[in-house]
Amino acid sequence: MVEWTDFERTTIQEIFSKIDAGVVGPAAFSRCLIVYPWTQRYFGSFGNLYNAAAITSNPKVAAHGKVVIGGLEKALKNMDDIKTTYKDLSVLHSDKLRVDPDNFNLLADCLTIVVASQMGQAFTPDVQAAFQKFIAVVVASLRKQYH
Ligand code: HNI
Repeated sequence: MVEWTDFERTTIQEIFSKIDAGVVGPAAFSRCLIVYPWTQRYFGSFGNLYNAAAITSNPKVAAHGKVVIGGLEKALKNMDDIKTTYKDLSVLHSDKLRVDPDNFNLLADCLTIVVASQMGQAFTPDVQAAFQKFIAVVVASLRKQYH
């Protein structure tokens, strides 16, 4: 069971209220596919991922980026029990999609970079610490059903 301080709760809610999910999701997900090209292997049905320009202008990539943020918002609404909230999502990524769980951290890092660039000066070390903790719990919960 994860304990959250009032500062962490408020900060994480504020981050999500400040960022534009329609920008951050696609930007983070396309960055992950570009910087770590082996992550493309799970998205064979997404069409043209040939280079950075193709990835950033691919509507399926943008749509999936928003889906990922939708997943994070679900965690945000259930901060006291992210593991249970993510049970089905974890089973999906492990048993069905067979995503190497190391990739979760790569996408998480891309999310941090994009959120930081959106928030600018407001992304202080304290704010980053709260965000990093939230993302770490999300990743641990996604990993939970792997065996
Ligand atoms: Ni992920 C589908 C959330 C990381 C590969 N993923 C989803 C869905 C959500 C989601 C939500 C939609 C589920 C549904 O349809 O019921 N994924 C998340 C979150 C993270 C994450 C919150 C980490 C922060 N997923 C990753 C990573 C990969 C990944 C790192 C691979 C590199 N995910 C997939 C694939 C699908 C998927 C593949 C199915 C996509 C499709 O549309 O076919």
